Amino acid sequence: QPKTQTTVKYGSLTPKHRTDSAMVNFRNYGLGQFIHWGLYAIPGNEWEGVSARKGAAASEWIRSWSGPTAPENWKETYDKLYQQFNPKAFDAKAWARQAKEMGAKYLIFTTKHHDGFALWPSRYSDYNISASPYKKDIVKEVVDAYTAEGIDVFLYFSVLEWNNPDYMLKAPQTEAEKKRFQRFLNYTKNQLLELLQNYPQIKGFWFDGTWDQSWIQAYPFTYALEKELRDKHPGLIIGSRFRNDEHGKRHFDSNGNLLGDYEQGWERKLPGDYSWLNGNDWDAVMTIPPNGWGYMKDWSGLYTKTTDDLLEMLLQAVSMNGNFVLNFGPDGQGNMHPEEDTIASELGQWMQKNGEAIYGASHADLPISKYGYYTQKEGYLYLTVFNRPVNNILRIALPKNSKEVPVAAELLAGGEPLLLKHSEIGLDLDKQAYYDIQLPRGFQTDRAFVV
Ligand code: FHN
Repeated sequence: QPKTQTTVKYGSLTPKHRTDSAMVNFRNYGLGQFIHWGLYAIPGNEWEGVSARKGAAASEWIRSWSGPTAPENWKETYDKLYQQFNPKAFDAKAWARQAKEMGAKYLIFTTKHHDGFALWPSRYSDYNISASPYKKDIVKEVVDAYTAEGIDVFLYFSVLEWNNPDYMLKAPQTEAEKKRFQRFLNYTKNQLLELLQNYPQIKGFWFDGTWDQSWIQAYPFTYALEKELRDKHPGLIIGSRFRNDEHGKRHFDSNGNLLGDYEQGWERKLPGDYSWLNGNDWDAVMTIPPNGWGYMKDWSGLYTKTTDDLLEMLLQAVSMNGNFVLNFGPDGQGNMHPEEDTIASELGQWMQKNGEAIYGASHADLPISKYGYYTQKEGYLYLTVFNRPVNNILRIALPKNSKEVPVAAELLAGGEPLLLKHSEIGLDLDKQAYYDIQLPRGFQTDRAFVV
C-alpha cells in the first residue's frame, strides 16, 4: 500500500531533478574541493603544546574545548584570536591553481563557521576579517581566484553562531526570546543577501549548523528566505541542510521528498548502494584524517586517507551519480598541510589521465563489478579497476538481452587497444552474457586504471 501522504506546506521549492544549466553542471562536476579556514586554523587543534584532541569534537570545534585539558579561560582566548589573524602566506591564486591541477571542478569555501567569524567585511557583524590585522576580503580573493581558474564556487555558511548573544538552541518561548531570535534570523538573512550581492559569481550555498530547534521551528521564515535567495539569484543551488518542513523533517520532507537541490547528508561516509539515493543529486564531503575539517598541526596517530583510498571514494561516488568533495584545512598562515599538497598532486596526475571516466560520467545500470566501479558517458562504459584479477582478464557481465554491447576495449590512459572476447560461457544460472577484456601481459601500474 502506498505510504499515506502527509500534508506538507513547507516542502521543497524546486523540482527533484532540475534540468537547468547550473544543475546540469553540478551533476557533471565529479570532484570538488572543500576548504575549512578561519580562526580555528591558528591553534591547529592544540594550544601552548596541549592537544585539544581529548577536549573538542573536531579541530574547527576547538572553541568548544572543555574538560581537564582545556586551557584556563579558553573561550575568551579564542574570541581574541582575530586580533592575530594575519595569514602572510595566503595566496588565493596559488590555492586555485592547486585545485585546478588536482582536477576539482567546484569549491566549497567557509565564509563563516560556527564561531561566527566572517571572512568577509560584513556590514552586519563587527566580528569579521576587517577587524583583523589582515583586513582584506578573503572571500572575495578566493571567489575571484577560483572563478578565474574556471572552478565554480559554493559558499559554506554556518547558521549556528556560538558567540552570538541572539542565538539560542531551543525554540524561543517568551516574547523577549522571540524578539531576540527574530533579530538573529534577520541578521542571518542580511548576511546571506550580502554574500549574494558581494559575490554574484557564486553558484550556490552549502549550509551547515541548522540542527537546533530554534532554526527548525522557524520554518515559515526559512521557507520564505529560501524563496528570496532563489529569486535574487536565478539558478542558485541550495543543498538539503538549509531547512526543514513544518513537521521538523530535515534533508527530506515528511513524504521523503528532497528538500533543496541536492542531498548533503553524506559527510565522511558514502552510500553503500545506488538505490539508497532514490535518484536524488548529492555530494559526499570527506576529510583526509578521520575527522577534523579545520587545520590540525598534528596528524600523528591518526589514519589519514591515502590517495588510493580517496580515489576509490571518488569512483564510488561518481559511479552512484554523486560528487566527491575533498576537504583541505589550511594553517593560520594560509599554507596547506604538506600531506594535502601531496594528495592534491597525486590526484591531479591521475585525473589528468583518467578524468574522462569522471567528469560528466554517471551511474551504469550493471551488476556491481568485483574489480572496481563502472561509470558511463555518451555510449562509453568505463571500468575503473582497483582489484586487478591475477589472470589479467576483466569480465564484464551484461544482461543477456542488453541492447548495447561492448564492441571494443582500450586502456583509457594511453588508448592501447585491448583484446575483447564475447564468451557466452553457458553459466545460464545467472542469465548474463560475458565479455572478457584481456589486459596486456606485463602491464604495470601501481594505481587504479580505467578500461
Ligand atoms: O559541525 C560541522 C563541522 O565542523 C564541519 O563543518 C562539517 C563539514 O561538513 N559540518 C558540520 C558537522 O556535520
